[in-house]
Amino acid sequence: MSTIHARTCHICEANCGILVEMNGRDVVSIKGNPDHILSGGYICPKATSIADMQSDPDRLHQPLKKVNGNWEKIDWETAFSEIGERFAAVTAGPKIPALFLGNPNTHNYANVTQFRALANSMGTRGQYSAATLDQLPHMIMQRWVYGHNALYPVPDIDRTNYMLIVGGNPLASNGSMWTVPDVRGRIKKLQKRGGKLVVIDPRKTEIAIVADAHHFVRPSTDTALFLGLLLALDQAGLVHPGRLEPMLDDGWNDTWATIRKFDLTALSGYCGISTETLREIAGELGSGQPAIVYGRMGVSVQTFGTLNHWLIQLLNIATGNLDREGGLMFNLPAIDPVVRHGSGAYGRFTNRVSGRPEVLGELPAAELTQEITTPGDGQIGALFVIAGNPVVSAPGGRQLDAALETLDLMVCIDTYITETSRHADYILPPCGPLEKDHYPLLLAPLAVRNFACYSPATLSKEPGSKEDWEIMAGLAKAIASQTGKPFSEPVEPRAALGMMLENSVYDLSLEELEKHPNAIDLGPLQPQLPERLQTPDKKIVCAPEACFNDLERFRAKLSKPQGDSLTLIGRRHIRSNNSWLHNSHRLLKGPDRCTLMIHPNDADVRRLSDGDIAHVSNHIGDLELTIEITEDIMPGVVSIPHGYGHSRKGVKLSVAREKPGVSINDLTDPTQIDPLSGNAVLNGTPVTVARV
Ligand SMILES: Nc1nc2c(c(=O)[nH]1)N[C@H]1C(S)=C(S)[C@@H](COP(=O)(O)OP(=O)(O)OC[C@H]3O[C@@H](n4cnc5c(=O)[nH]c(N)nc54)[C@H](O)[C@@H]3O)O[C@H]1N2
Ligand SMILES: Nc1nc2c(c(=O)[nH]1)N[C@H]1C(S)=C(S)[C@@H](COP(=O)(O)OP(=O)(O)OC[C@H]3O[C@@H](n4cnc5c(=O)[nH]c(N)nc54)[C@H](O)[C@@H]3O)O[C@H]1N2
Ligand code: SF4
Ligand SMILES: [Mo]
Repeated sequence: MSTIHARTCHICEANCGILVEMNGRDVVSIKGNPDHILSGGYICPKATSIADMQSDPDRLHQPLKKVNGNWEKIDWETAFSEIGERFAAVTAGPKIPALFLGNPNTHNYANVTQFRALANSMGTRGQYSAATLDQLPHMIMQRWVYGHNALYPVPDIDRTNYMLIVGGNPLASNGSMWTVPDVRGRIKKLQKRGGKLVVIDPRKTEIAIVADAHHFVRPSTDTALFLGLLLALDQAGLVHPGRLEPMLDDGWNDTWATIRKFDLTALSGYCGISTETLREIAGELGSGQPAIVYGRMGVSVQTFGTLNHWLIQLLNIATGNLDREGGLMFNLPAIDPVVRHGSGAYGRFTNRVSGRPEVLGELPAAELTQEITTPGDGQIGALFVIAGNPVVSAPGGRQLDAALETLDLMVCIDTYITETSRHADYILPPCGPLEKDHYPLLLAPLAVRNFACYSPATLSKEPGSKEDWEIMAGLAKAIASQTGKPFSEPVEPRAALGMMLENSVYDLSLEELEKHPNAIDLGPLQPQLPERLQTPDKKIVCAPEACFNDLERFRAKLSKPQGDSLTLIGRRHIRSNNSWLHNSHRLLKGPDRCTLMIHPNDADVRRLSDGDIAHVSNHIGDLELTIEITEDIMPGVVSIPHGYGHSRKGVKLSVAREKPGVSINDLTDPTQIDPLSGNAVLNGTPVTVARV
């Protein structure tokens, strides 16, 4: 007899409702939940891979310890106490411990409730995480402009008439910094009601194909695009903040005075988008209709990532589209980080080798390698990686690969022996995905509609297995008992969630939520400014000092000629998720997806044909992969997806090894960083391509 369980897919930000049909502990099917408030039945191909993850023979079920290069199974108590003792020994001298937190933590509310306790017992100051490979430019900009790092402006796609997407591909990613299932369906509705979608991207992506217009942009030059749009708006007399006007501080005028010193033709020449197109888009944005400018990974992981996100806010403000229905709006989640947490710290301490400031508690992941390898007081000697795979996700992967081997102690909480966890002394595996409950703690604040949804665990845990949070708590306790650091027994995540819900502005309880497996609708996004601003005077800070000054760094760059080598960018595919879904049979089906996309003109001059093996190299490293010639990539640009490179020795991902691919991050440069946020630069990498 099979039973059907409604729960949330935990893989990406979209938080789709799924119906999991179970027969005992076996998954019979996974389908979209047509009654789910947010997703209305939509799912993508990744949802069904939950079944593969749950039953994967490669998934670890017991702690592993490396002894003379071989993995041995040990029990939890022995693992915890040995780690506690070794931790105390390593950190008794000048060496320090560090934490790296990977992306899946964002999707696991229980983990979020336990980090602090673990970090306190370890005595770490700051952390390395996927945030500095991703969205930190958004968050520090939000801190500076709106007064709180968690005040996320969300595109209100369902009520807009015009959307400009720059450097995002939600038809592959399913939305990012934006919880929005079924973007394709929402775009169809936008177009049906006469609205328009414009995409700016160096590749004609899946979203660009369905858009009403697509324009190529030279990688890493979007700052010129945004300045050009602002200038074109101004020159056409279309700057009308409307009801936002009284909320703008004095920086507004200073900013425009500086923007007017740029030259539209020079900006256009730099980014490769004609002045006519810039004027046309500015005219559409400034027409008075509800419109959105949204930028994502493509504009975040640049050396001007934070500057870009500030300019994006200015565009939305200048056209009166911030905090407006059909524009960029602020959410009011059931559990509100804006009320619960401080607005976000900056520069309380610095990274030892580079001296870069901490940003919102984060230290640049790109600098982890040098913090491990550079001798001296404060060198990292013990590293704990929780649900992360920085060997393939952080720039300079080969260098990190080598550095991890030199650690005195490395502990990974991971489901697999990965490119990263193979270097560990201990791997502590959590239980399967269906054995965990779910609440969108960090993602509901990014949702296109206010909602709340709790999913209990579908399956009981297998005897002797633990959830991630229990492993973290076990480590915290074992370490504290050795080092004498403070430790108090953890509040169970479910209980913590119940308390957070009781303090919600909505009348909600966990019991009530459990009665609504299709989610509770808390209504559409509402205008909330100026009340929701967290700045002391309830004004929008229009020219945050760091962003404003960064315009001069950009101006200097603008006047230098651009090189003529090929530039490398990344890409995502709907059947993949960073590095960790390649062991799913269901998803791996089909052609090899880790190819080098190159334009026919660039292939011709190098005498490359489709299917040839290319040698791609630069000052950081080199790799070889299959060529895919396509008109869909801008001339002068090549693309490799990230998250591959599974043929490294010792990796135990038997399905993934059938099509291992190579890691783009063997070519990305860890010294290239956005100085404002500490975020890595992952696109726009100069490379040379030749036939093997
Ligand atoms: N060149 C380039 N590099 C990139 C990007 C890019 O676009 N281009 N994107 C960047 C971005 S946006 C991100 S977020 C990062 C991601 O970087 P990471 O977070 O470092 O990498 P993931 O591939 O998401 O790895 C997640 C790890 O967690 C494990 N895992 C999965 N589920 C669980 C779980 O429930 N519990 C535990 N304990 N472990 C689990 C997986 O086995 C895997 O080892 O990559 C970044 N790197
Ligand atoms: N299927 C799938 N879904 C995912 C993930 C996944 O790996 N696979 N990862 C998840 C994660 S962790 C994240 S953070 C999100 C990311 O979500 P998105 O940001 O939507 O994802 P990307 O597909 O990386 O889109 C970035 C786009 O920027 C373009 N680009 C590259 N360089 C530049 C540039 O210089 N300028 C401009 N304008 N564009 C540029 C790329 O061509 C690409 O189309 O996706 C999430 N969802
Ligand atoms: S879009 Fe796909 S991976 Fe993301 S939550 Fe929905 S079903 Fe899961
Ligand atoms: Mo990400």
